[in-house]
Amino acid sequence: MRIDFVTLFPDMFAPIMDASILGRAKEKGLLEWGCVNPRNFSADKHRKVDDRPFGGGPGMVLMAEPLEKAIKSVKKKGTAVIFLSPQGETFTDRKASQLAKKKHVVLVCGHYEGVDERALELFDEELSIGDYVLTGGELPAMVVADAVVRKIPGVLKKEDAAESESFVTSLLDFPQYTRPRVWRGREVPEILFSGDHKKIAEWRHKAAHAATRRKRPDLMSRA
Ligand code: 4GX
Repeated sequence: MRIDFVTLFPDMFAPIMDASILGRAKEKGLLEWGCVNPRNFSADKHRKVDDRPFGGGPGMVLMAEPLEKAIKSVKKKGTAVIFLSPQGETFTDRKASQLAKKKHVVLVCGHYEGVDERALELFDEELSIGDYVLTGGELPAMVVADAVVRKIPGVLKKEDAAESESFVTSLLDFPQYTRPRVWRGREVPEILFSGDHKKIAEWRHKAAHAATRRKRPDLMSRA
């Protein structure tokens, strides 16, 4: 998959996109990514990309023209163009699975008070990562990229296969324990040392149900 970020702040991306599992996905050839800066497509000699809102009010609005040119410079046949905004449809794990099937995704990061309303037709989808307001679309774009890239076959190790997981099964993960066997007087559940894999799987399933009922009852009613 290739991901292009349309952003006024391209420097924000490499520290996240080249680290850890995303970095390894790139090294393995499973992910390519790049940035395109609308400022490089500004018609203005001062490379201006935003202006004051017609009708007055605080803040600035991103102009449609540099945004359109930036998107057009990377868009191909079959590209999904997505705008990140608090006004979008909520991004979910299901949506991540759908996007993971695409060969090319363009994530458009807004700033200021938003973008000129007439630019919205440049986007196939408008997505929100949650009901809060950030300073820009860069973090949301990387949240989406992270959730999508880990769904690409080969990105995760077999053991933590994305399909077997919380949200896909509508249950939270079962509790995990590691060494030491006793920590501050608290013991690891005995069953986990039994070597009885069937019993352990049953215990984990029950524990996952209990955790979901307690912490996220809303997920259970969806199951
Ligand atoms: N989930 N932001 C977008 C600019 C903006 C403001 C108003 C449209 C209308 C966000 C989120 C988010 C901050 C990205 C404001 N665009 N994006 N930006 N929550 O808070 O996706």
